[in-house]
Amino acid sequence: MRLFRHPTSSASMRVTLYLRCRGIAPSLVELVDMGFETDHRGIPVFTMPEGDPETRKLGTTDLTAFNPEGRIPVLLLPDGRKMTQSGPIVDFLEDSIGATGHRPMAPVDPWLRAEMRRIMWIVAADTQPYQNIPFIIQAIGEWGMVKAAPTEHPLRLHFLRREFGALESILRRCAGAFAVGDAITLADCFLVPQVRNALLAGIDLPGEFPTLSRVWENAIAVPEAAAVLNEAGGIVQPFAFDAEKFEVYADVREAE
Ligand SMILES: N[C@@H](CCC(=O)N[C@@H](CS)C(=O)NCC(=O)O)C(=O)O
Repeated sequence: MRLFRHPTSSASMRVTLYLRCRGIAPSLVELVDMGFETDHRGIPVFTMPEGDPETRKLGTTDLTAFNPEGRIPVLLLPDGRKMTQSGPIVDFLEDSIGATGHRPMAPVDPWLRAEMRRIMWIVAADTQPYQNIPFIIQAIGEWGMVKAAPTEHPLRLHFLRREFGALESILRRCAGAFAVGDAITLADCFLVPQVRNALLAGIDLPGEFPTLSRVWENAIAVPEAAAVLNEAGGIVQPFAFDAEKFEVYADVREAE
């Protein structure tokens, strides 16, 4: 299998954290780095990797030809089937090859499994889309939203704080050393990249969300997780958009 992903993509990182922490052999799921550029607004655009057999088959580097959603991660099976969306991708990997890994990544108890999924869904469905930098840049430039630094935009901070507040109260009940109990689970794989994005927004994690902060510290101390973060440029998300292009774009739009 091949996972099309990029180190700057938080949704991709959920899956790579799962793969590495679960101990799935790298030969079972090859990581394929997407091409990367920024458009005229400074928004990151993922492209099909130059020279990849899939790109050659498609005859274009346009990601939407590969995945009509225009998003990553994408899991490609040897028979050509593709799965998208980080949640279903990890579910499929867990059901098909998870038993080969050395560390279980989900509790056995049905209630605790549901707690884990609840946290995953809050991150993937209720947090990430609303704090998404491309959406904020477009809303500023094209739909008249108040102009502010996209990474610290009030809308972004509002949704990060709203959802982290909910997570904090859930974690107070179900966290041990990690998000659900004392072993790392998929919930941590989803929380880590989201916290990383929030640190770029300037959220004071220990001060505002102490339980989430403790869980985050323990998760990033797991050697496999630390290696994934290191490969992606560190603990704080290093690149979200091209600030210079955004300034020109937003100023031009304002002047029109
Ligand atoms: N709900 C999706 C989110 C995927 C997603 O938003 N990926 C971002 C990168 S983190 C992306 O590909 N954005 C490109 C775009 O929207 O054009 C998932 O969980 O996989």
